Amino acid sequence: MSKTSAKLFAEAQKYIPGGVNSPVRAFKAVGGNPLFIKKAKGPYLQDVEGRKYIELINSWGPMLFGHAFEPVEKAVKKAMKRSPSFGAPTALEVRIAQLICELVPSIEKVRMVNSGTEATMSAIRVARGYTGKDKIIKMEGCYHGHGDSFLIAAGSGAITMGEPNSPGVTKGTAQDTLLAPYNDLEAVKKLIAANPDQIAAIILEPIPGNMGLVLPQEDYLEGLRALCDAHKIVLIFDEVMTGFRLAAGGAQERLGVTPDLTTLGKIIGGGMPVGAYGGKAEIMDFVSPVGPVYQAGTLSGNPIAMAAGYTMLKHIAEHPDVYSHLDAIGEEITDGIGEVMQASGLPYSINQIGSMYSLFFTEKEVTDFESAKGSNTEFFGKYFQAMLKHGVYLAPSQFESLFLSTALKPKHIKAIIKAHKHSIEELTN
Ligand code: HOZ
Repeated sequence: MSKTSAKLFAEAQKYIPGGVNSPVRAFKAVGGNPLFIKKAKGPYLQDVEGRKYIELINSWGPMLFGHAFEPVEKAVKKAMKRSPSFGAPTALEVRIAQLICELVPSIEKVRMVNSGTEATMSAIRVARGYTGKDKIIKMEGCYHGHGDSFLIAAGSGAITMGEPNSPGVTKGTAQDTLLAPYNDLEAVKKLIAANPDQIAAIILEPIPGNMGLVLPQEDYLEGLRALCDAHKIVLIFDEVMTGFRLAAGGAQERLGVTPDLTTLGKIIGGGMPVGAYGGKAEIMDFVSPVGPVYQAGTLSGNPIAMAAGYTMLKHIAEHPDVYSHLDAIGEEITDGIGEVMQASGLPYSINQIGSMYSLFFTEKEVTDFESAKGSNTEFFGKYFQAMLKHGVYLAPSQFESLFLSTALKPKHIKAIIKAHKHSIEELTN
């Protein structure tokens, strides 16, 4: 008999800090032991004890067509036979770069890295090299991976663990990161005025998913674009989660606002560890070896990851109807859970766009980090556990978005809404 999740977690804590390789997975925000996963297929996740769950994380975004998507599986097997790594250029890198440039409106040139964290760290470095300025503006509650410059009022696991400002980040680094609340254009104007000619970049998730899902208010992103143009600031959209998820061209295509640089991740590796940053050729040509800004990686453009990512992106390019399908799934699920919440009389607020959504337990609209923190996180923990008991695996923190896939068929959608109804009834009776 194989080990239980509880036994594996106890063992894991002896060898791995906190027993996990990324903090959110530890279930600290929701209580109980994390589930150790054996495998996943389509909309289902199976733990080591053989229990199956309908899951709404999809590896934090990339599994647009559900788990173990066959075309990706085949491409990876084929690539494996040619050797897993060369540390030298391949034809596939050219093909995936071309596809990204064709699909994402703002990208003329793109550099592959190994994670979203690497992508954001590299993007601000090139923005600094290009502008000759040092400071960046980031929005409270946005998360751009664990690079030092971003662990200041950071979202995702940093909020979940109560460490939005991590020890280990030097004062020197922290003072170059200026903060504004998301959706507050006036705050950004004030920062620019107080730091004349010092701001290299404004970086944000155009649609944040790391304080739970939050949507941009009218004219906010357009206002940032205009400020960047007026003050020679590089506008960076972190589309690690929204890229290829909300549209083939990401949030920027969906919302019609074009950044100078974009960071990508997750989905462009089809589930393998990949990130990328790209944008205007004039800025990207500052990157070594053509320009002076250094950035490198032995495993960047890894052939297995490229095979998985190229297959995924090609499938997306060939099936543009996937986004209307995902939008319909997102709406059906949030309509269903919204009706239950309405009937329950509990305070709630739902943010949704396409295949991303968050349910907050607060009556106030959630528009930024402050309002997200107003959600009842203790109740969220109970809700998470109740949903798990009813066979639905959610992100184990209030401060994350959920991600849906086309593998969710009508019977799965019904099951999710039913699990939600039972969970809310049990928690209120
Ligand atoms: N919000 C994170 C993804 N951008 C969660 C993933 C993790 O930290 O493991």
